[in-house]
Amino acid sequence: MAGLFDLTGRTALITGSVRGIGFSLAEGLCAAGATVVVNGRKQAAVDEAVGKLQAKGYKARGAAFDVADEAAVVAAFDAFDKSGVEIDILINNAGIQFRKPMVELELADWQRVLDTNLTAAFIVGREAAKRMIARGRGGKIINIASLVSEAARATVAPYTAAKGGIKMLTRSMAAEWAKFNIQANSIGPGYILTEMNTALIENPEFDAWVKSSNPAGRWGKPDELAGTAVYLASDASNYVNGQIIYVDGGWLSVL
Ligand code: GCO
Repeated sequence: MAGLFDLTGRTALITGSVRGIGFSLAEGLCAAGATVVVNGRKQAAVDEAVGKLQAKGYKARGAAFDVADEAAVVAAFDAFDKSGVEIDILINNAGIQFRKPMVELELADWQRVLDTNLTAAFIVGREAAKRMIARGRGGKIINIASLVSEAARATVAPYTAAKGGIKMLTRSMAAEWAKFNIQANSIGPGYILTEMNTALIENPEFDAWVKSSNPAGRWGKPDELAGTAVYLASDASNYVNGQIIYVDGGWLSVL
């Protein structure tokens, strides 16, 4: 059974993995044997994250590019091709947050969130899938969704719209790519202790709401998502497609 979860010999690209959930997923997949390609926009941050993983004896390399910039994504995959890097597992994790009431929201702010949190998953997914299909040995795509893929919270409309889109993009990927033995699924984190949520964590009212609203009674930790990522990245999930697994303390399952 352990072999079912073994990622040895496989290469995983994790977008937005220099910190937070992405870095925790990188650690998890490395621990399961994968070679992880760390991504972020800034080379220095990518290099630092790769160094941390390598210091633990893990197999890691970096690729700094902006996932929302199609030309940069295409160039990054061309560089993978030239250097023999074959992406077997893609985790579309990169995301930004922008909290403001819709009536005050500028179109540019809306667009920036959609570009990074949804369109980027399409662009990177398309480039990865083209190569998985051409290689003929299948692949795994994991899109990071959210509680707001199912239920909205006020003041995060672009993020919510994007994460709702991620849910259906995941199903579209399954619809088109399952026949090539590509499994595309999502992970829906609950409220997790990450840098993106610092303002919320430090807000006593919001902190109390999170703790009272989910049956676990606490925030989640980034490393609590790694096991689900390894499962969806491994042969253990070869007949699972188009699904979202919520890692939320039970939040969405209870009134
Ligand atoms: C917010 C938070 C959420 C969480 C997460 C919940 O402002 O409500 O940033 O979006 O990060 O997505 O699943």
